[in-house]
This record gives sequence, structure tokens and C-alpha cells, in this order.
Amino acid sequence: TASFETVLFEKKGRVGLVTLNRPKALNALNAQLIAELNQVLDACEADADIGAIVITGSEKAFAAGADIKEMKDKTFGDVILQDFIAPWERITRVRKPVIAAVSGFALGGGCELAMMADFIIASDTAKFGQPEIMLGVIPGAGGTQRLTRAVGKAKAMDLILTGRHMDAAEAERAGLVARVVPAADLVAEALKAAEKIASFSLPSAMLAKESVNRAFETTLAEGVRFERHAFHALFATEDQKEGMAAFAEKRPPQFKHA
Ligand code: CO8
Repeated sequence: TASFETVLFEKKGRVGLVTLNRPKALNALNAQLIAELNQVLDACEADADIGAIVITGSEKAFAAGADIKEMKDKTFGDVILQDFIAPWERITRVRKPVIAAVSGFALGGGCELAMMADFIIASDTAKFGQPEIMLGVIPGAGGTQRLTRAVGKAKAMDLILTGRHMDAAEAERAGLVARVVPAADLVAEALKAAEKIASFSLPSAMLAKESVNRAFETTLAEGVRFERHAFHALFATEDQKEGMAAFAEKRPPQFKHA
């Protein structure tokens, strides 16, 4: 496996485990980290033996936002010509399931990165926030849109306009995170969930994810039509035959991810 400076990568069975690794900067997201993360995601997508991806940080920080020191002197000309932030969206085009395992700070771009995953498992120490307003800007990697869809207008406005942090319990109540687990178990629990997902037929997991995402991008009628076509298409896979035969024969299925 290629080695990088700002992210660590390990294969755990059929799961790709990506660890953000700029501990001295609380995993602040700079251009190098995003470039390396994107290379790891490309490799996970290309690897037929990976069925799900977990992205995590350290116990203290998932990521404390975009790297403020790197961005502070950029001009309008710089950011518009570079299309600053565009490379961050690579993760939203990953077709395999992605879990964000969040401990400690997930602020600004860190919260936005976590929200680009398919779901978030948080440790009881997690803190979420969009504090960009305190820096004279606003969220720039989808925070105003994804947070609002996740928690509704009232709490999104509260967090984005005041810059306050939300703890794990509040984030779970609000629907931002799927589960909260003790900090010491975070990575093990996220890997367990990812291993379970990766044990199922990959085509079905990919179409399940794509179908859920349609709920955010189209009307109910179009979304249901998309789901119906995807459901029908899965009857062309060997895994559908195997999954249903195994149920009828009272044995575990042997999926081939095909
Ligand atoms: N950027 C750069 N360095 C950072 C960042 C950051 N976002 N966050 C922390 N660090 C650095 C600190 O500067 C410090 O470095 P040093 O030791 O060299 O002084 C080190 O990490 C440790 O941080 P602290 O000493 O501050 O640790 P504390 O435990 O006292 O505080 C906090 C932790 C509360 C998380 C605090 O560090 C903090 O408020 N950080 C900034 C949080 C923030 O404002 N995030 C939003 C950034 S803006 C953003 O994400 C815009 C997204 C839009 C898209 C942008 C795309 C690029």
C-alpha cells in the first residue's frame, strides 16, 4: 500500500480504514490532506476486495476544519480561479458505502467532510459545529445545505449563525449522527458496521446508497421510480439468486459481489 503523510490507510478484511493524520493541527484539512485522501478513496473504489470505507480521525479531533493558516491570505482571485473546495467533494462521488467515525472536534470543514459520508457514528466525546461565521466567512463545503437537510432549519440556523458546538447527544437527537458509542469503542464499532455492510452483495449496497441519496436530489415520485428500477436491476445479479436461495435453503449466503 502506498504511504502518505497526512492520512493513514489500512485494509481490515473487506473494509478500507482511512485515518486523518495531522495530529499537531487537530487534523485541520489542508490541500495535501485532501489530495491524499482523494488518492486513497480512488484506490478503495478500484479495489474489488473493498466493500466499505471508514474514515476516522484521532480521539481528540476528527478534523477541526479547513486549515485556517493555509487559507487566510487567499484572495478572491485565488479562490475563484482554483475553485477552492471543489476537490473536497471527491468523497461524495464514492460509490461504495462510507462511514465517518467521529471523535472529538468535527468543526467547519471537518463537520462538512463527516456529513459527506453516508452516515456518522460518533463517540460520546464528539463535538460538531460550523464556526466559520467567527472567522468572517460561512461554511463552504456544503455545510449550509447538508446540515440543514440533516437537522432542519431551526438547529442549522442556530449552529451556523452562532458558531456554537453541539455535543454527541444533541447531534444524535437532531438526526445528524446514526449512533453514539463510547469513545474507546469508536473505531471497533465503525469497523463492525462496515464489515457487516461489506459482507453483503456490493451491487446491492451501492444501489441502496444511490437510491437513498436520490431522496435528497429529486421528487418523491422520481425517487421511487429510481428505486424501482434499481430493485428490478438487482434481479440480474448472481447475488440475488444466491441470497434468496440461501434463505429458502436455511443456510448463510455466499455473495460474490456480482
Ligand atoms: N486550521 C489550522 N490550524 C488549526 C485549526 C484549523 N482549523 N484548528 C486547530 N488548529 C491548530 C491550532 O492552531 C494549534 O496549533 P499550534 O499548536 O501550532 O498553535 C493546534 O491545532 C491545536 O489547537 P488549539 O491549541 O487551538 O487546541 P484547543 O484544544 O485549545 O482548541 C479548537 C481546539 C476549539 C478546535 C480550536 O483549535 C479551534 O477553534 N479551531 C478552529 C476551528 C474552526 O474555526 N474551524 C473552522 C475552520 S473554517 C472552515 O472549515 C471553512 C470550511 C469551508 C470550506 C473550506 C475549505 C478549505
